[in-house]
Amino acid sequence: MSNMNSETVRPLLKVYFIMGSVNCTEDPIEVLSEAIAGGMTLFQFREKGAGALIGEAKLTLARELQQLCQEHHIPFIVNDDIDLAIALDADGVHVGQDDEPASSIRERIGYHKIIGVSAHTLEEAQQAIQDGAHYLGVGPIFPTRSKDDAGEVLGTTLIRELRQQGISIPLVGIGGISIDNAASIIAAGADGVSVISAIAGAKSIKEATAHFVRNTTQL
Ligand code: 3NM
Repeated sequence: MSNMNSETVRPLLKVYFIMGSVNCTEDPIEVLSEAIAGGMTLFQFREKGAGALIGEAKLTLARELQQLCQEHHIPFIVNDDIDLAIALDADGVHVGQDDEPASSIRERIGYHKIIGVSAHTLEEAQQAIQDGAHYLGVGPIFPTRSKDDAGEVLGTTLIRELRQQGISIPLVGIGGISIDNAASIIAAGADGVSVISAIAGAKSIKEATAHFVRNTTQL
């Protein structure tokens, strides 16, 4: 991936699959491969939570998942771990409010990489945009079991508010997003949905992903 900017990132957010080994009940490589077959548009490696891999094992899994993404031309984003993103020459990073600002991350990872920032309020969104984020993750939209320290459930209110305030940066909703509620996130003004459990935990990962693709396509 070369020279990312907000407009090249926007279509990639449509079905943004996030996962780490703790989210998978089968081999993570198989999980990702099925989601790719279903039409996912962007991947984030998020190796977090109880039982998460660390050190060499984390690096090895990241490399394997990155290779699979490269074979299918799916950009590979790393959650939080800037050093890992640099070591892998990943396509970008996604950070939260407790991490370094996007402006200093950009200096470290390079100007052509994707930077996504989580925002939970209008002020956080405005700050992240000022710091140079390419896109914002807004959540939790609905209750989630995949993040221990998730904030207060927002519904689609903040996405609507950001658009009403004239904020045009790419937005992706996150938290408790399912096949059934995905369309409401797009209707509120988001460019896509970020999903962990409704894809990683689906009976057919490929079919679930394909459903997300259909339900996030505005007719
Ligand atoms: N961030 P699921 S919610 C990683 O609100 C993450 O910023 C959130 O997982 C936020 O699709 C969340 O299983 C977990 O609900 C999303």
